[in-house]
Amino acid sequence: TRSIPLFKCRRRKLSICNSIESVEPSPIAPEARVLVINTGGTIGMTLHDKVLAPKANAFFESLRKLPILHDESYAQQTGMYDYYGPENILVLPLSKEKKRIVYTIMEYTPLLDSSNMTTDDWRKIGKDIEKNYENYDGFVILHGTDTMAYTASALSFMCEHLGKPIIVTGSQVPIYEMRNDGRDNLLGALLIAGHFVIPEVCLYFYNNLYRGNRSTKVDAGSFNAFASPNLAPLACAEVDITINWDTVWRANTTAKFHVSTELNRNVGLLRLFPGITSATVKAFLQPPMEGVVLETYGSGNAPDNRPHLLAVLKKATDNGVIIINCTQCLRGTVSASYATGKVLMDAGLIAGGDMTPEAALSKLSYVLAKKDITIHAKKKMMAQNLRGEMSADLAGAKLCLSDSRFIQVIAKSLSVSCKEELEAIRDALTPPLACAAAKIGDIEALEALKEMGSNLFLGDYDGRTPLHIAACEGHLKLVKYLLSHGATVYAKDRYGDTPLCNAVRFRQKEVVKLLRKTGAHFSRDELEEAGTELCSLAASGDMEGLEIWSLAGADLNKPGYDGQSAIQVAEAAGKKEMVAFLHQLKKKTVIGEFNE
Ligand code: ASN
Repeated sequence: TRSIPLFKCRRRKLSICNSIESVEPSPIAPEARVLVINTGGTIGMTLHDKVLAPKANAFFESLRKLPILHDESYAQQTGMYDYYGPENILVLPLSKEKKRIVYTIMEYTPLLDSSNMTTDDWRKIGKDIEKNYENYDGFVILHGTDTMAYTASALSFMCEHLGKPIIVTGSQVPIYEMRNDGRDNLLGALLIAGHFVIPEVCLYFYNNLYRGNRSTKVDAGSFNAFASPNLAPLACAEVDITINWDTVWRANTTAKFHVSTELNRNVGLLRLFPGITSATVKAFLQPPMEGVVLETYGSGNAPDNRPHLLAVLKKATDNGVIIINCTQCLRGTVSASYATGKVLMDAGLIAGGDMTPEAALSKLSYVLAKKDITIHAKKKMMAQNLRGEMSADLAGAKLCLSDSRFIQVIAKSLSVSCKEELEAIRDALTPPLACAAAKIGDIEALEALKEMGSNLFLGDYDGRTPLHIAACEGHLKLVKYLLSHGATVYAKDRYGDTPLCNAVRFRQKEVVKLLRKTGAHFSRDELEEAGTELCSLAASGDMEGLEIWSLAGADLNKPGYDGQSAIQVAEAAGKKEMVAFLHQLKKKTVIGEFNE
């Protein structure tokens, strides 16, 4: 197969305007794009009549004046405003990783104290993310802290097959005050969203990145306001930002990103307390109630000497109300270890494991809104781990590093003994091994590496992941395997290339189709440059190349550097067959034949 040259030039160049000598423009740093959706919260509040309330149309201007959050000279020198448009766009100073995070602020009207939020607001955020998904590398949601854990949990369920980071953050003290936590929280969230492909809805607060549906607000008066009691943070931003990749949740699917905006509001939280009357519980469970999170004692216990109360619960579950048993304790899980817990299972409650009440409630709201599935299927979904919100019972399931003979032999010859050193060797060795296995299409070898505890989405020294390699080689089965075992279509190697770019370059049509189905897309820069490539393919009569580019999402109308489209080039060169082919290809794209 012939290869197609891809994206040799970058569009914008850094020009040094005030220099007397003419200086050759140097290429700009790699940029990541992040969309910041400002929904409100303390981070953007000011005092009105001695109490804090959101202030509209002030946030962007105040960030513009903060050098740690915006580098105006870079924006001017690189023509950033001309390229992206001047609307609410800012850029961070150069990061340690030598990247620029370009971010756009979308401000909601009205800005809300998060205590005023409802499921309609969750829906709006979800829709905006879906609408802008392909234009950004990551998303930051600015939000009040009071109901932040609910929103983060809800978004985690609503965002199906997520492949990019969505990070919810805010602050305890407004960003306008001298001492505040808003600047650090926003900066940390932006850096993580722009640098790492963590395909989760996360919550970032006080140097910690938590899984959104595991977090809960634990302190009203501290900067350290959130905790994730049953799961270690996904990342810690200390001297370095360290990502705990083994913990990161992955969709493991070949389906495309989608936001499910249907939510059921007939759900509720009920906390047991000694002496609660059966009448109270009965009243709470009346129609239109469809799903309830019952917050029980300890490891999921309730009185087993109250037949009336238990009968009320049983009647409700018999009538189709889904009741989830969650513990009132901050940490730990519901388990069937006491007689006082067993009675609840007998009454038809579903064990909520170690889910937070926030996660359980929003999961109910999401699951109950699903159409075309039976109540039985809904109950099954509630008991399953959908987005990493509950721990699976892993006892004995995981092979550990010390089971791998290969690594052990290497470790011995290097006289390595401790767990950390073994892990370091594994992390250094296994990405190139996984790439080698991907090159020859050896799924068994990949399976073995995975069992050893290796992450198949990690890149080698050049940032090339097994998915990049398999895409080049056209190993469709292996591409499918990798996608369903945590590989991300958004990984970029050191040249900025994604697996989709690789598959296009090596003309692997079926792989291009699968990657597109999974949500892969060209970046804005790549789409801009595609025009010129299309023209040169049209000029050289390369129909196969044009078809691949079109399959990969390139717009056949896009003009090349001289303003001519591929069709115009073919017409000018008198290539009639090519013109007809291009028209046919365009038609196919319009009727979506490529997207089936
Ligand atoms: N009441 C505020 C809110 O949730 C609290 C905060 O953001 N710190 O919007």
